[in-house]
Amino acid sequence: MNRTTRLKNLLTRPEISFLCESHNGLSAKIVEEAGFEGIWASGLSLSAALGVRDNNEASWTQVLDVLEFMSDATSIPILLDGDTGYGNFNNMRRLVQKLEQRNVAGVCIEDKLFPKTNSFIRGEAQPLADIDEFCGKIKAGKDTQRDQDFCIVARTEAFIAGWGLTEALKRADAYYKAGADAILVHSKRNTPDEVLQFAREWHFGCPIVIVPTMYYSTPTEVFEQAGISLIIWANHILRAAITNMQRVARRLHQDRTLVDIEEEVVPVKEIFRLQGEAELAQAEKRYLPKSDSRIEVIVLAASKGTRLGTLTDDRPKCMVPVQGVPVLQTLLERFHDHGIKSISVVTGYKPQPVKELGVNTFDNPDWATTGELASLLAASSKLAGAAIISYGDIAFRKYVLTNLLASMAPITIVVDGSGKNFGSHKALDLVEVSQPYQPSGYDIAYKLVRIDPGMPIAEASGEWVGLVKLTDQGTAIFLEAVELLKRKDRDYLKLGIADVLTFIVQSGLSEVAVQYTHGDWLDLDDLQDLVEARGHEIC
Ligand code: SPV
Ligand code: MG
Repeated sequence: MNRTTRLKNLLTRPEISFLCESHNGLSAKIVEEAGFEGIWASGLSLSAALGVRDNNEASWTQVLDVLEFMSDATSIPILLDGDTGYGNFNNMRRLVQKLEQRNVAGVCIEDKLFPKTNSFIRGEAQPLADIDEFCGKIKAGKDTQRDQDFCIVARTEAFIAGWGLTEALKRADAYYKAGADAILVHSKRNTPDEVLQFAREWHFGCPIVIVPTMYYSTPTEVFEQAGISLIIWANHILRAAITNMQRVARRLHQDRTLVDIEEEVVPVKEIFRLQGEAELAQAEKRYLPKSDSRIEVIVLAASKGTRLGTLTDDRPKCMVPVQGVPVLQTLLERFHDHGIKSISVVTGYKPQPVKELGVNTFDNPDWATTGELASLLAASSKLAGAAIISYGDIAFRKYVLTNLLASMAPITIVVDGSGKNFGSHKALDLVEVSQPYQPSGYDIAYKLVRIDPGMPIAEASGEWVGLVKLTDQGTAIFLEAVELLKRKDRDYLKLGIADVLTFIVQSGLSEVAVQYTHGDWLDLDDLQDLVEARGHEIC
């Protein structure tokens, strides 16, 4: 049902209805959540929340801007306290047009003069509008509305200005005849006698609305029995906010600490809930392409690096500085350069220096007796979607990662086809690829055949750099392979990542795409590497 129709029903149904004040998007949402069927967009509260007086100091378009937030934040009807309509009949026409565009269900206008003053401030000194002029404004509004259920409530300030019952009834009747959907009869007394007298004498051509701010102690049944249709709780959400804002601000100023206040205020996550954070998270899953920044990077950095001698007495291999910066730090910066924030490092030997980098870490306490797979599984909570698994002691040119991230294959590894380390004394992750590296072979779909440090150099197409990229699907395949290996091999935790990749290919679980680089990377295994790295522009 339209909001306009719902507001009209609140006014016309036999049982009494309530509107509760709110003054911005957040308070409007809170009022809706509390169960109210409609909102009073109070001029007093709106202006106060903007830090100005209830004297039309906020322009009508500024009020409209706030209303738009309130309307967007809620689904229940809003009745705007439209003061005097912000001008003459012509301003009223434009107001109605703009309110309908913003899904505001109705407007209440009062028979005072622009700029108005709040009814509770020197009420008797406030001149009332000319009746005919005010009726023209109501008519202009009714003629402008496109939605037949949009409500125009006419408010008489006859009691406020001290004119008494006869004037109040005369005005109300004229406004009803001009087309008003309801009459708001306002009183500043602390007893309800004026509005009850009015209700007794009213012909009920249209419903009565009241605002019992001053006669608040009157039980609601009294109003029900008097035939009142709609009660407005006009400013209590703002007043509650002021009470708490003043209390908390004073306390914070005095105490100079948050410790005592924390439990008295809503947790930050309640703010997020009210803002609808959960919906955005769902929508992101639906609409946002998975970007590099959503990929999880897991860096394996548990090993000691025995071949680096005393350099790793007090730190793991990945923390050995190259040109003054630990190789791991350079690696992390490489990922950051690509907008990747979610990075975890698996530590083992001497984890403290790594932790001091401020990066998220996981520990493989059994690093000395297990393999890379055990380290990876220490971070298994991060292996749920797209991921990059990287050795912790490597450095590479920026384009290597750019190209890897662009790969669409479920599993992609980076292989150096230059053969730069072939013939060295080191244990190399030698790779056999479906085809050898071809400098101009941009459109060749290279596939992994096997990674095996023990293969004859003559059979090797290159060396694995220590980088794997997995898409969502690739991670699922990788985890499935781990599961199968676990069943097959009691010592599976001693396996390396290369063993899993070879298993994936050889068991037919999936192809593994190979992305060639030609040099442009290095790893840090022994002192010879270190000497070379220190003279290298990659670092
Ligand atoms: C408002 O809420 O702004 C009103 C009601 O107009 S009163 O403040 O009682 O005049
Ligand atoms: Mg007002």
